[in-house]
This record gives sequence, C-alpha cells and structure tokens, in this order.
Amino acid sequence: MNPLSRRGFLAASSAALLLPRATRPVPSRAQLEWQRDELALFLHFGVNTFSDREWGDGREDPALFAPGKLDARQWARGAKAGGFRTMILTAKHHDGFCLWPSRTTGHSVAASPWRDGRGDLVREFTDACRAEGLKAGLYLSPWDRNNPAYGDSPRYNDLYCDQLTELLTRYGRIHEVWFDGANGEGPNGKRQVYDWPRFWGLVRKLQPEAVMFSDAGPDIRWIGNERGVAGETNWSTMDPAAVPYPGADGAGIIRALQEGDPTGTVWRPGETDVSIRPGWFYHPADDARVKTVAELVQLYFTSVGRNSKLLLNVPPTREGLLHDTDVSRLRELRVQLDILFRNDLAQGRRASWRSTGPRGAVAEVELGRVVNVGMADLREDIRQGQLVARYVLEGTDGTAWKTLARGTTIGCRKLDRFEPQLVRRVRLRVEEALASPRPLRLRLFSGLA
Ligand code: FUL
Repeated sequence: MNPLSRRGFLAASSAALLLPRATRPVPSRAQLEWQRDELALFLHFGVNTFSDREWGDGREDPALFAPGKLDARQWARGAKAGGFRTMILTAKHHDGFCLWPSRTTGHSVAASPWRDGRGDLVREFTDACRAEGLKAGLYLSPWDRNNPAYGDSPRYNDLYCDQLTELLTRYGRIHEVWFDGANGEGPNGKRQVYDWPRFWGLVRKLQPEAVMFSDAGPDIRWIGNERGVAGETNWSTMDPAAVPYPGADGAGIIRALQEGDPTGTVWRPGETDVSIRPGWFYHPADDARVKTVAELVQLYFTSVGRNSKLLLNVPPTREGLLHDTDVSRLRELRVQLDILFRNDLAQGRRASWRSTGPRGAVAEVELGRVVNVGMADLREDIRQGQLVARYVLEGTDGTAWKTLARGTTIGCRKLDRFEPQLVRRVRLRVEEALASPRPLRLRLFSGLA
C-alpha cells in the first residue's frame, strides 16, 4: 500500500468511528414490546405453597399438591385489573415438582390428587392468559433438587432440554422464558454444569419471538436485587462479558446488572422482580404483610420509572386463587397510577429543541399558564437506542430558573417526583449524551394522587 492510499484508508476508517450510532445496539421488536408493556405478574405456585416453605428440598410428596378451587382465570382477571400485560408461572421451582404432566419425570401434577391426576396447570394457565388477552411466560428452574439426573451434567442437560421442549411446543406462543440463577446441590451432592448456549439456542428455535430472562440474558437481564429497585443509572446496553452466566457472582456483577453499561455491545434491558409479600410463595402468616398501595406505587417508580420493567410476584393461595387482599392492592395500584398520569400539564405544548453541542441539547416548553408541577415523565425513542447520560429539569414562573430534578439515564421511561413548584416554563437540559441527543418526550404532572 503506498502512503497516500494508506492515509486515505485511515481517514475512511476514522470517519466510520465517528458514526457510532449506526453500530449502537437497539432493541429487537420483542424486547421493545416487552419493555413497553411495563408490568408483568409473577406467580410462584407449587408444592411449597402447601408445605409453607420457600425452597422445597425435592422430597415433597406430590399428594401435598391439592388446590381445591384453582382458577387461573381468576389470576388473569386480577392481573388485568392492575393493568398487567403478562403473567409468568413457575412451571417448576427448585423442588423439581412439575405443574404439567411431563414425560421426563413422575414428580408432577400427574402424581397429585389435583384434578384426579389428570390436570395440567400449564395448560390452564396458558388458556387463561389467552382468554383474558394476556401474554404467557414460564419459569423453569434449572436447579432441580428432586431429579436424580441433576449433577450428572450431560444427562440432566438433556432432560432439561426435554422439559423446555414440552413447555415450548405444547402450549402455543410463550412470550418470556425465565431462567433463574439460584444454583445449589443436587440430591446426590453433585454440582451441575449447565449448557446455557444449548438451552438458549433451543428456546430461540422453538419460540423465536420469546424473550429470555436470566442474570446473563440473552435478551433481558436481572436487575441485581429482589427489592424492586433498578439502578438510578440504568443503561439497557450491557457488556456480555460482565455477567458471563446465570448465577455468576463476583465483584462488579451486581453493579453491572443494576446499571448496565453505556458502551455495552448488546441490548439487554433489566427486569425488576419483587414480591407483593415477604416471600415468593404464599404463606398464610404473611396475610397482613402484603405491600401497601403506596409501596407498590413506589415500586413502579423505582422500576418502570428507571428504564426497567416491573415483574411483581403475587402468589396464589392453597386454594389456588389470588388472595382478596392482593387483588384489591392490584386494583388500587391501577387506580393510583391512572390518577397520577391523568392530567399532562404539558399536553399540546410544543417543546422547542435546540442542540447545545455534539452531546448536548435543550428543550423548552412554554406552558401558557402557571401550574403546579411535581412529577416529570421523560422518554427517549429507544427504537434508535439509548443516548442520554445526564440531564437537569428546570422550571420558572417568570423570575429565576429553579432545578426541579436531576438525573443520569432516561431510556424508555424516566419518572421523577419532586417538591411541587409553580412554573410557567420548563426546560430540560441534556448535559451529557453518547451522541447528539434526539428529541425526547416530556410530560408533566402535579404528582398528586
Ligand atoms: C430466586 C429463587 O431462589 C426464588 O425462590 C424465587 O424464585 C426468585 C424469583 O428467584 O433466585
């Protein structure tokens, strides 16, 4: 290569580096829909419901499983009353008991008295989702404390793939497959080495439109705690090497899950899972410890309001129904959210959008009257990726500008609540972004419910 053409080559490649937007990760259609749905209901149900435990040891007698009034349509109606769009059921928890009649094991509903051993709860669940217009997701615990093959790695991996195949071929479309990261001993004391690439490949093949959740994705990542709190900074992009496999622990892993990574090469938004009760399974002693509506609203702000999705666990009782208290909390949550977001004070007002440099911009909205603002709802158009790294929201009643809120990432949705202020004009300054920021959607509310 002569020096001239070499220089030409270098100029061309650095020009390419100036175009990072083309290579920046963006969500797939399924990931976009997953996030825009905002709310999913988690249902932990199985032998633990009857033994009053959180982690069964796999030696439970299937005869325990006897929900007298099981009605999956009641679950679905409860979900809908709260505005939830998806339900995810624990088809198998760590105790290994299968809620569907599996050919892979006798440790299932087929050995229980429920529906005289002819029941299939995954079928009733998926039918109920469809009948009520909800999406269905399934949790299939990799850790299995009952199965004798567990710990005999290739044999159990085969069996686990057979279970996935049953779940993903018998019940129509499944929207989310949930891989738990908890991983302990087998009944034989052995440790299982999972073949994750094989599991993920199988799900892609059988349900190409489903999103897969785990600590390590590949589509959706765990948010790093079970308290319902996403990182205040929360990128939907990740470095896949930061969390190499589900259940990995070590320095930096929780932070990577909480915050994502602005330079990450994959789009892997975080899902925030938390229970409405102290445990994941139903325990009668917790009936007076159901989270309050105010706590649920707060969870919405720390998950959906931080560029995440809320997966709220509401465990069915021993009768096989959602408890009345829990259902009324779901309903009240919806009422509260509807009130909070009813009256957009910026509706119909155009924001003037001006670039302030290669990585900054400012949007100003004239509200036409003085209003009391206590909450902001910001959104990036994530179809084109996520860009904003730092912003400040300010308002004025005509005198000085006051700071209303400050933040880092925005993403799909960022909600800020603040001390109500009387303002006539509001401006959003994007102080730092990965590239020239695109216009954002800004809505303003009183923040009062
Ligand atoms: C954890 C499990 O060990 C819990 O039992 C529960 O299923 C929760 C959602 O994930 O890792």
